[in-house]
Amino acid sequence: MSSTVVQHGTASPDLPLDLSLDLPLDLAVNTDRLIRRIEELAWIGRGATGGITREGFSAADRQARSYLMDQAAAAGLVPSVDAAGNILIRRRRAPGAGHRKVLLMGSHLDTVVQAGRLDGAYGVLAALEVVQVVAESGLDPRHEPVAVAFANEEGALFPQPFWGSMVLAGRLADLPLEPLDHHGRPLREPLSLAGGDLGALGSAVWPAGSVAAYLELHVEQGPVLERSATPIGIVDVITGRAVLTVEVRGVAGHAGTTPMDGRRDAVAAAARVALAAESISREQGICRVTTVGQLDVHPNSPNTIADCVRLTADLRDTDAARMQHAEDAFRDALRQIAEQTGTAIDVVARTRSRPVPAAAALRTAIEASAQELGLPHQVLPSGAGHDAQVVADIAPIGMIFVPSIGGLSHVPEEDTKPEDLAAGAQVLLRTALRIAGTRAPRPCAPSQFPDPNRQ
Ligand code: HGY
Ligand code: MN
Ligand code: MN
Repeated sequence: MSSTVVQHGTASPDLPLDLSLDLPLDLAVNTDRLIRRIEELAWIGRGATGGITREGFSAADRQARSYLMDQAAAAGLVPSVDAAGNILIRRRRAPGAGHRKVLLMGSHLDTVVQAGRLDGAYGVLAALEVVQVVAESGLDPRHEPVAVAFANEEGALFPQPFWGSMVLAGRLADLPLEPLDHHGRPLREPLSLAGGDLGALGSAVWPAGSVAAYLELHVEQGPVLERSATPIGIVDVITGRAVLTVEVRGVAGHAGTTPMDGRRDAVAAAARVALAAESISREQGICRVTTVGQLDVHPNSPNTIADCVRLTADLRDTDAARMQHAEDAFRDALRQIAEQTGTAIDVVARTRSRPVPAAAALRTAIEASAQELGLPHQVLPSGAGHDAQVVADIAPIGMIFVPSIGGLSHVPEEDTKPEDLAAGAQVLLRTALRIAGTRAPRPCAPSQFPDPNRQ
């Protein structure tokens, strides 16, 4: 059984912050440009029913990567791809920038199957917008603002969620040496097509202390902010998550001639597993939520008793002890179901990420930014997992949420009001400037921006 346990430290010291930011409020993101990019990117991977499918390292994902890098280059910024396939976007080298700590901002471009257009993409494009505004403003921040699109956050095709952020944070030991997708195909080739290099992952690890802080702007993906009519969410803790891949093995047979007694029906046993997983949260309240979302049946034939089922059980809670209790209870249930049904049931893979608190200093900076912009805000946990909970190993992290209409996400109907998208990006910009610290604007290097008079 491969087991990816992603430990999460929060040993990041709080930051000195320029809470009394003296920047003019008119230094703002270009909302039209941000919304335009969101809408353009949303066409990549969109299917006939409007759902977007850009599984990590798929052809659609590569198309989205090219779009982002083209936008960055056209903005006069410098995109690059590391060995893990993460895209990093920097300002053209400012003198001395190479020796500065980095203020990292971003999210992910890859999606689940039949996703909406905002999960991940919004945070990446808002981070691009912030780096572009800082570059255009001529500000010379103490920490270098860098935008990142982490590779394979969802793990929809290659089941190593948080792949890119785990490499950046140095968690190489927690990753399989030869990652395979759900169909057993190796990652090596698709990763190199995306600009990465499986043999050089070490070069993509950032040394501890090189990242001053990491900020992620994201749609809430739940109902809390919409219900309270609050435009800005300040995340206090990101949920822990355990995803167990379970294999149920029975005996195949003819659906019509095999007596019910003595059957070892893998689907009937898998159904009990799914109900056991649901009961752990719904009836027993051991953890907050449990989901069996993926289920592959073999031979998957209507008149054959299945001999094998592979399913995933996703267990989540913001408390590590409850997470462990839920996983123990689930494993006990598997043993009992195997006995009752005469099948063999094993956990063949597991990825786990611990609950991670946001850094107090970053929560304060986000709050100060929302306040000065006159935006109502509230503190809430994140029920979704995010790259931020991995980056927390090497830097203080902060997350900003905006409301999801109907609390929907991971579905084509995912949506957020444009004014909320704009507000979230403004808060990201001002929080970034608070954290990066600002010095007197330096004159833009003439070569950096095309001189309109010379065109
Ligand atoms: O599943 C999640 O929580 C996130 O969307 N990766
Ligand atoms: Mn997601
Ligand atoms: Mn996401």
